[in-house]
Amino acid sequence: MTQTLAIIKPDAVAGGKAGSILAHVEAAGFTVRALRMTRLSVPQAEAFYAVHRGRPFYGSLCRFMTSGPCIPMVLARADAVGQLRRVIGATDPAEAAPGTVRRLYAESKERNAIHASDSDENAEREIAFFFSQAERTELWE
Ligand code: FUP
Repeated sequence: MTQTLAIIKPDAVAGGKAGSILAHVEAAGFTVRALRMTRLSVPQAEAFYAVHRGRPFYGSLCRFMTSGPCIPMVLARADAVGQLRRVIGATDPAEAAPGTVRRLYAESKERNAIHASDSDENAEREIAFFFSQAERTELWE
């Protein structure tokens, strides 16, 4: 078992897609290890996406991510990072494979329904960003 960090983004929460997306990832073999609903502050969104600072879409992305509640969660399964990236599909839903979460539920390249960590190192950092050590360790066996 390995872990990754997913966020059901504000577009999907506002659009009533959160339950369908959670069911989709569970059906793909993931176990939910931690989950909450929160609304990111601007500094939180800017810190989470700091790797994209300076890109033309950075400001708009941070505004979108603070526009309403989102649902960060820790998901576990074998090869969690790679498998969740496969399940969510390409960044732009127009390029995402049929049956992927973004193809099914995303509105656009920015409003793309779900985030997933892109490496084990980033998963560790992103899990720690949202969930305290106590919240995490109480779930570990
Ligand atoms: P992904 O790993 O698929 O989430 O995509 P990236 O890390 O490349 O981008 C992070 C987020 O920035 C995407 F989810 C959406 C947003 N983005 C844009 O809005 N426009 C772009 O051209 C690229 C990314």
